[in-house]
Amino acid sequence: TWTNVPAGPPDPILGLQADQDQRKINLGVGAYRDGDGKPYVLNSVKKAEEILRASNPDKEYLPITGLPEFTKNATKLAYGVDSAPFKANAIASTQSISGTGALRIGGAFLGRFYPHSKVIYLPVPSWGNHTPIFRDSGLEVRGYRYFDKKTVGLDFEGLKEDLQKAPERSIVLLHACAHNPTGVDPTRAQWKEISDIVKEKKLFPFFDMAYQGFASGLTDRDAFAVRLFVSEGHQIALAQSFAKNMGLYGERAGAFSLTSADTEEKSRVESQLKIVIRPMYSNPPLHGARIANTILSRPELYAEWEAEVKGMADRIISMRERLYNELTKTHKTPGEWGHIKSQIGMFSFTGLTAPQTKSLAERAHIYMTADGRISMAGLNGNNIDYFAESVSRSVKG
Ligand code: PLP
Ligand code: TYF
Repeated sequence: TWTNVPAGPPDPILGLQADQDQRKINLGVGAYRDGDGKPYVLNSVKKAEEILRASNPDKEYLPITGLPEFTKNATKLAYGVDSAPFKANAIASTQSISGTGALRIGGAFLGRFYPHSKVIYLPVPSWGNHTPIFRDSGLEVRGYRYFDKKTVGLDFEGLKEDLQKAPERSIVLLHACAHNPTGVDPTRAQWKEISDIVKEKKLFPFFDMAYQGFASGLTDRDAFAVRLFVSEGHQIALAQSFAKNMGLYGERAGAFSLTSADTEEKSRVESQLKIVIRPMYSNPPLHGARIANTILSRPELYAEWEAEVKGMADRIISMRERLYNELTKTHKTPGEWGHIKSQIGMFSFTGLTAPQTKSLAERAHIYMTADGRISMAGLNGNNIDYFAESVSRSVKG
C-alpha cells in the first residue's frame, strides 16, 4: 500500500547522530545543558512536582482550552498585569502543545478567521519549523530580510523596506526575543520603529515567544517587544512556550493568545479556538501546565524559578565570553568574532560555512546545524577548549 511513499529527509535539528566518539560535542539542538553537559531539571520544577504529588490530583480531562489558571498566569507573565487587555479581561487564550502547538493553533485560527490576508511574513532566516507550520495551516509564507551576513547583525534597513513593501494587513511573525537561529534582536528603538511600520501598514503582528527569560530578564527585557506593541494599541497574536525557560521540553507546556477588543469579543474568539482545537487533539496534557502554573502562582517558587532562568542565561553569557577569548586571544583565529559575545539567547550564528560545519563533524566530532548555528548551552568548561581549538583549525583551513 505504501510503495508510493518516498522516504522524507530527517529533521535537520532533531535528526540523531550516531557518533559515539569521546570528544563528541552536540551543539545542534537548542536544549539547555548544565555545566557538566547534562540535561537540567530546575529545582523550582522539582518542588512544584512535590507539591502536586502531595495534592494527589486526579487525571480527568482538562477543558479544551486547558487549565484556566495556567493560561491566565502565562498571559500575565507575557503581557504584564498593567497591560490594558489583561486588565480588561480581553485576552483570548488557550493552553497549547508547547510553542509549536501554539503557533499551529494561531496559524489555523488566522487561516480561518483573519479576514484581510492569508499571507504571513517570516524573518529570513527563521526557526526551520515556522514555514511548514504556517504552510500546513493554510497560509502563504513569504520572507522579510532580517540577518545581514556581512555585518553578522540585523539587516534593519532591509527589514524596514520589506515590511513597507508588504501588502497592507499581511500577517508578520516576530520573534519576541532571542531570535532563533541568529541570536540577533532589534534594539528597543528599532522595535519602536517596527511598531510604527506595522501600524502604518496595518500589518497583523504574531509574536513567537519561545525564550522569555533566556535573553536578559524575564519581564522587563524579554517581554519588552510584546508589551510595547500592546501599549501602542496593536492587537497581537502570541505563542508562548515553557520548554526552554522552565526546562519543560517534553511536557509540552505552552499557550496561545489573541488580544481582543473586549470581553465579549474575547469570548467569541475563544469559542472558535475551541472549534479549531477539538478536531486536532481534543484537549491538552495536564502535567506540564500544572507544573508551570504551580510555579507561576506561588511567589516563593516564582522567585526561585526567576533566579534559575537567570542562572541558565548567565552561564550561556559566560560561555560566550570564554569562547570569544579562546578564539581571538588563545588561538588568534582570523576574522571578527565580536558577534559571539553580542548575540542574545540560546544560539550563536557563528558565521561558519556549510563546508566548515561538515568538516568539524567529520574530523572533530562536533555537530551544529549546517547554517553554522551553535547552541551555546552545549558548551561547558570541559569541552569549550577543544571546541575553540577545532573551530580555529577549521577557519585557518
Ligand atoms: N519557536 C521557536 C523560535 C523555537 O526555537 C522553538 C523551539 O524550541 C519553538 C518555537 C517551539 O518549541 P516547543 O514546541 O518545544 O515549545
Ligand atoms: O531550534 C531548536 O533547536 C529548538 C528545538 O523540530 C527544536 O527550537 C528543533 C527542531 C524541532 C523542534 C524543536
